[in-house]
Amino acid sequence: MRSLFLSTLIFSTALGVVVPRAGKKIDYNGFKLLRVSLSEGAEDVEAQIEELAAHVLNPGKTAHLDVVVSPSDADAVTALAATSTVLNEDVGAALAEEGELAAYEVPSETWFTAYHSYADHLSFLSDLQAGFPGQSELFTTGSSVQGRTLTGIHIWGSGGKGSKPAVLLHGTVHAREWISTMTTEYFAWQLLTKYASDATVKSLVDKFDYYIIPVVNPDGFVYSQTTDRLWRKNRQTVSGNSCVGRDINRNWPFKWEVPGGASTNPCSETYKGQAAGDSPENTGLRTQVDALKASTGIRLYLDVHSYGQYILWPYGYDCNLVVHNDAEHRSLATRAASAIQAVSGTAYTIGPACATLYATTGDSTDYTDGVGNATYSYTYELRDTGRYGFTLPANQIQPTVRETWEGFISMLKDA
Ligand code: 0X9
Ligand code: ZN
Repeated sequence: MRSLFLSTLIFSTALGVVVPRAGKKIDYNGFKLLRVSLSEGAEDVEAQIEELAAHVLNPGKTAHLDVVVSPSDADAVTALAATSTVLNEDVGAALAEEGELAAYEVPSETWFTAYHSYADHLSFLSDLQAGFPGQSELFTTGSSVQGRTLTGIHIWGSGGKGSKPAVLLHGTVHAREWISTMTTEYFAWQLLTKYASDATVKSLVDKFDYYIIPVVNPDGFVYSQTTDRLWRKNRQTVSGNSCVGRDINRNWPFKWEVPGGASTNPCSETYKGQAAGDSPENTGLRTQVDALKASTGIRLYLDVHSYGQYILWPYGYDCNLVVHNDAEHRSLATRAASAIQAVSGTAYTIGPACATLYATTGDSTDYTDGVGNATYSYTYELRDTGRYGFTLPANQIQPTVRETWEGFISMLKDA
């Protein structure tokens, strides 16, 4: 077993931004997770809290902010907030509960009992594909800032390769959302390994062509394993600024320019980039969306994130706009949420993204709907609601992927 927690040294700058020493992993021991609320119209206070925080875990305009703060900045953040609750006294201790990265083993159910390195995720995909060469292949769609190819698996059924409307799944656009990697992989695993034995799965694989990319932000994902477990964005630099990373889910070239749903500050967790679609990851992803639109069309798009337990649909960029097939989106989401809840009681909130959670501009589902003409576009926010947040313990991987699979199956039947 390789240790997930390599080292302990950090710099904490005057602004609270945590910068790792070269080659060292950020140690969150003693850091607190605070849930803070702000007074009405206190944008300047919010900006100050964001500067003090090592990370904002829910960087949108919600009723509260969940922030990870160093021991030395905790009092200052509490003083700025209207109210504040300690959700976790020691983020480092919570990270330790997540479990270690497992050694590689060929695909089996055991894969879904631990988290894995990026190299092992690639091996998983290629070994899974090799077991089903007649109905799957690996594909790439562009590459990341650091040159990693965006790699996915294409799965088809009895109609043959590329003959049916597309179901497109993205995982790990936000680097720290590791449960989304496991969940999208579980869907691929189930579709292929159950095809021969499960009539429902067979009918659903025969109905659509599946394009599943478990890690659409490989550089960020690797960085979240080597250096900063709570990293969100890609690893793109901005000339003249020392802050790194664009939020790939604010970079899609549809309504990117609308104000209010993303940040123009390169240091923000939701930095939108300098121009619409100016991240290489986005270029790769949208090239595929555009190609699928032009060929078979996209029936269902899922962007799988964590955390919060939401199923959301367009639009993100305007809280008053109602998508033309809102009722159909709601119906599929209602049934999927029931299917998930039936497994072990996990409750999801559903609704249009902006009105239900917060505004986003340049997000994936607005693009797949507005430009990609996907019939259905959803963002899933998986477990939990904040107790563990992004660092869901390994013993919750199987329960999470299994319940979410039921939601996915429900949507596929209805779509
Ligand atoms: O902010 C995001 O990109 C997503 N949440 S996350 O915590 N995983 O980062 C939510 C995107 C859903 N769209 C809107 N809420 N508009
Ligand atoms: Zn996310």
